[in-house]
Amino acid sequence: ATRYDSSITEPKWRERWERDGIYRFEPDSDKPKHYAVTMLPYPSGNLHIGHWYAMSPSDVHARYMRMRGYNVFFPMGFDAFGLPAENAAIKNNLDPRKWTYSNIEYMRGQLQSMGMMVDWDQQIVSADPEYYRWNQWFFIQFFKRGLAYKKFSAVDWCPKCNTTLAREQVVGDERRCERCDSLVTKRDLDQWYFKITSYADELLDFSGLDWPERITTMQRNWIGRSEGAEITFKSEAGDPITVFSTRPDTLWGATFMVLAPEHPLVAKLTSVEQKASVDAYVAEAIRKTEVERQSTDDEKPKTGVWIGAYAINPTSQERVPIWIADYVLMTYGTGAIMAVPGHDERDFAFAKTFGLAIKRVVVQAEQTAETPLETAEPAYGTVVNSGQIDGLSSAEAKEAVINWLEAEQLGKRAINYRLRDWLVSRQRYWGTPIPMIYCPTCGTVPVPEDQLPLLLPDSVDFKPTGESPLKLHPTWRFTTCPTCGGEAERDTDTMDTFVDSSWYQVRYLSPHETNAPFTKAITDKWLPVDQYTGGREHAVMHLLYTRFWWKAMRDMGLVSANEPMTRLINQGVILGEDSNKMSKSRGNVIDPDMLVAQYGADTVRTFLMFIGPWEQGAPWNNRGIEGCVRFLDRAWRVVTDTPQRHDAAGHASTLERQTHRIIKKVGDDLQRFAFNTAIAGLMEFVNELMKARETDVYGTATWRKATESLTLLLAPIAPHIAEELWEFLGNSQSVHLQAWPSYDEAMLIDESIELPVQINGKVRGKIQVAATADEPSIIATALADEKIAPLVEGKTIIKQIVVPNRLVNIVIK
Ligand code: ANZ
Ligand code: ZN
Repeated sequence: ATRYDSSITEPKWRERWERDGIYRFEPDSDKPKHYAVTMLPYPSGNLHIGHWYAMSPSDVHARYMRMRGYNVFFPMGFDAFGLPAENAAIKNNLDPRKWTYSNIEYMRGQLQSMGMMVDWDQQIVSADPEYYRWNQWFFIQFFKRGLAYKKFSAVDWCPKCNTTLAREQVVGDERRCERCDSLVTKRDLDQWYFKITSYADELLDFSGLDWPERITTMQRNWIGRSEGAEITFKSEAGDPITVFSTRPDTLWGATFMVLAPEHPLVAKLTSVEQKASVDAYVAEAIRKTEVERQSTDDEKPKTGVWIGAYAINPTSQERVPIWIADYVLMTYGTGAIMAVPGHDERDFAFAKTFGLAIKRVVVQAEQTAETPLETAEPAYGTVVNSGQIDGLSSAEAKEAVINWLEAEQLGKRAINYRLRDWLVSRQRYWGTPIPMIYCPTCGTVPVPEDQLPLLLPDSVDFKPTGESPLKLHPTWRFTTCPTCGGEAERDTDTMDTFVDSSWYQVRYLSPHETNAPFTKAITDKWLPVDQYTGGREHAVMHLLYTRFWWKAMRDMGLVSANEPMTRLINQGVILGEDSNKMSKSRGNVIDPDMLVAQYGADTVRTFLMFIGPWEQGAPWNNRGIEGCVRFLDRAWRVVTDTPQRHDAAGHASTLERQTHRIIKKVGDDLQRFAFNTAIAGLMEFVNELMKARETDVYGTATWRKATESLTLLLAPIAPHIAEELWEFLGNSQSVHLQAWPSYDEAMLIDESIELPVQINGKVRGKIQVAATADEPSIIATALADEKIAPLVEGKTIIKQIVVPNRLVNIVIK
């Protein structure tokens, strides 16, 4: 027997695959296409076990599809722009470009050690000018189509990263920076936005997408579509106040109004007596916006000030006081609310704090119009204390009130979204320069497209000043206006790096195209992505941005489908052996390179898939990997070793059925990303082969079919060892060019066995039953047999005995 040495065999085969170009992308074959993408890595310097966990099973599925007869494309690239490069530059005085590209070189080697079916000629690196040139081109197209616009506004600012953040990058109720955990502050800046909100409704439509429910739910909540009405209240001082409410059915219960402190009407409506305290509150609130106001914490004490004015409830004509409070945000709806303390929690807390009227206008079945309100009751029910709409259900009342408001011209049906436009300007260096020029005469002018890429300059100063490093560059920002030729200045910000990953899956198909972002003839054939894999932490950023970008491209006529990725699967997380998140400080980090050196890539791949259901993740387990070492070792030996004796009587038909069954099982499991059960099945199959090997089945055609099948089924999972076995079995063409083995449905049905049936110890007949049949069904078959039935008729059955696989005995009197 030969010993299998992964350290020799794995590199040997990888070189051979490379030499023979067996993974080369062939866009034009006649086979049906299957486009599989796994989220591209950030070149942080080192591949960690999480990369292996995400990517190697994705490779297994891609390989499986290829064996199933698809023309599979499974590319890889690097998401190469971003803050860590710049921070490394600041900290260690390195050039971010050198840092990034040397990391890429190193990590590509690590990725190659995984044995993936990647065609590296199709690689993309987002920091390459050939790539980011097209970010700039898209930016200009968006600008021309009104999808990119500039706005002066207070934006979220991370004081540590020294840059603006998109709303998605501000996390938690405390509003911390997603990257560095600092408390996020605000800053007034002139910034570029992409108009993702113009696709809000379309982004809520997930039809045709086979995506995990939790991702679509998160996106739906993030977009946050609310249906309701805008309602206008007259105010005694003059100017009317318009509010947005999702509960027009509670209009009779509106006992006061609240304006956001920044609301433009505050200055106009405030009475002379209240001016001093209102001004003080407004000043305080504006200062607070710089830290945190948006808390969703309902326990938080409510603060506010009466502005000394009243509005008129349009239904009851009652006077309702107007307040300002910081729980009303200027950035949502109209920046003003009608407060319904009986049925809204925040309004209830506010009314309690300030002793304002609380009125019930909704009841549940067991309540009456007079039942006191102990807390806010937000649930729908039946309307009370509301004049002509009393008795309607909340839903009916909502419609009735909206119709009434529209008829009286007091309001109109309205929809609000939580989604905000995508803030793309970043005051950092290592990103795509924004291709815009500001001319004192002509205004905002795009860089002419034939001058793209607008290159990122070398040698800048990274001192974290809060200003864009490009602004501090001695010459870069000074230019001439493309329109009038006069002196002009460039935008000195760079783009959010989520721009890079918004369309990379398209660029992979034609990374060398120089006349357009991609070669349309190829993309028309290959898009959308059939299978996307990656982490669920990208639910509302990358996965929403890329859908937006795609729809914008579709509307530009560049792509035709409605969605960029048809099927999405999210892998879970590999935790430390202690079930904590892996981290350097906990000292529980598993280094994949060391594992590969010790066990080989195939073992690491196999173990990561065996450790648990892929979508759930699992804690690392050192003992478990030994189990996979033994499994692959046994698989190796069962095919390559010659048994000393193989003369025991065996059952070729049993092995044949086992072979057909495992073919079906592994195929079905890989199809649905159930890698762990596929491997468990293969382990069992190797045990069955170990037994069969001791019998006269060894060396037969059945044996050969079984061992070949084992090798083919292993090929996606453990591509190197499978290739070595395939060669051992006498094949000259790569196992990775073979078709997935097929199975015969008839072979899946349980094997049947023949059992003699005795009556009172004497054989009286024979029956055929499934080998796996249970006792009651065997007895039922025996009693129904045409020979046995007449013999037991009219007799009393005293005992029925089934000796498994041997006989049935019926004792009668
Ligand atoms: C009256 C009312 C009665 C409300 C009731 C709710 C319950 P969503 O679902 O998130 O869209 N609101 C409107 N604009 C606001 C702002 N700028 N800041 C803070 N709150 C605001 O929430 C819509 C509801 O949030 C609106 O409906 C309004 O309160 C409040 F029993 O109006 B409602
Ligand atoms: Zn000009």
